[in-house]
Amino acid sequence: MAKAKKLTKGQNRRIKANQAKKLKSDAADIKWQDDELGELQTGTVISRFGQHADVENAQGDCVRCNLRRSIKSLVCGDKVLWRESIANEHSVSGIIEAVHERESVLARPDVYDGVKPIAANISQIIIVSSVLPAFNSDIIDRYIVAAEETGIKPIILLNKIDLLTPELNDKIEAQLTIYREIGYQVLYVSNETADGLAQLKQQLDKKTSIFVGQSGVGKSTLTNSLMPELGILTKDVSQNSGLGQHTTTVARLYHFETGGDLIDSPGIREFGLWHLTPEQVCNGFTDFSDFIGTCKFRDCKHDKDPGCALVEAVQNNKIHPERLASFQRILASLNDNTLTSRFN
Ligand SMILES: Nc1nc2c(ncn2[C@@H]2O[C@H](COP(=O)(O)OP(=O)(O)OP(=O)(O)O)[C@@H](O)[C@H]2O)c(=O)[nH]1
Ligand SMILES: [Mg+2]
Ligand SMILES: [Zn+2]
Repeated sequence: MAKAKKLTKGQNRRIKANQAKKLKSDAADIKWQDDELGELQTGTVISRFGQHADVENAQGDCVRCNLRRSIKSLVCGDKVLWRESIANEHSVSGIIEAVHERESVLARPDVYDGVKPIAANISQIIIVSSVLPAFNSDIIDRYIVAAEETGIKPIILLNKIDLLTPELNDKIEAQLTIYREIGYQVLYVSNETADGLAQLKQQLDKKTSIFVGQSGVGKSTLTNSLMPELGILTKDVSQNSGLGQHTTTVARLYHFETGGDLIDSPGIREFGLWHLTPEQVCNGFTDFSDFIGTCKFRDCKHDKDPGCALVEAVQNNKIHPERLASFQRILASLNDNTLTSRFN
């Protein structure tokens, strides 16, 4: 695996200052006495809110916990060791002592926290897109790169197919065909008509999956459709011009009665990949793999360089031109300082 890209001095300074601030607010938290706490037990983090987390115990009950200061990173899906409060006189009911090693973690860069984990121990990432908000393959490509980087299987889902017009259908289908040809699975769903829900349910069965994607594409509505007993509040796009109301703010894990877990996550506006090297981004384009390393020049930028194997593969219909264009857009954004300059 390629080495992670180094953060700039300014970025490091900003991240350190932010972490120090967090530790300070930690110190102001409850001082637990040892005899106030029960035995160590294992649990799963259902949701994380700042310095608190909801942990599920072996009986399936949720307990609001503090975090020990030594815990540097904790997200939805983490397996933890925690102790329940016996005293019961605090606003929270336990403390998380340690986090088990993660089998997988989906992360993205964050202006304030550096690289920020989103969820842990997931086995597949469902990249949710929709007809409205408009289908956006750039965001899908970025999620695919992040998924390939962590080795978690990505699946693409087009939601709100009830809103497809013949023109939109042709346009979106042309893009989805590219993904299918690369080998990615594509699912079509509508919460309105329930089309595709059964296939989706089957795909999620007995696995730990996460719904990711833009805000408003219908991640929470899908979660509700799959688990009607939940009654999660969803965002009303039409009444609220696409902003705010009932938008999901923290990732949360839900269980299927038949086995398997599903994490509903907050929508994003853009997915930065500036924590990755160009080489790592390239590895995330799995359709390029046969050609990587065969360009004439070792430092080929796969753009206008003579003897570029990727450009040649596009000319020979081995790589779709849209994919090379998308790759170039991501590469350009890695050097775009709009995000990084906010650190300095
Ligand atoms: N027509 C149609 N509307 C849908 C469908 N699925 C969801 N919606 C609507 O889309 C809007 C947004 O849905 P949410 O489920 O809140 O979207 P989200 O992806 O969870 O959004 P964030 O929590 O902000 O990330 C709601 O008004 C839903 O009713 C669908 O299949 N068809
Ligand atoms: Mg939501
Ligand atoms: Zn090249």
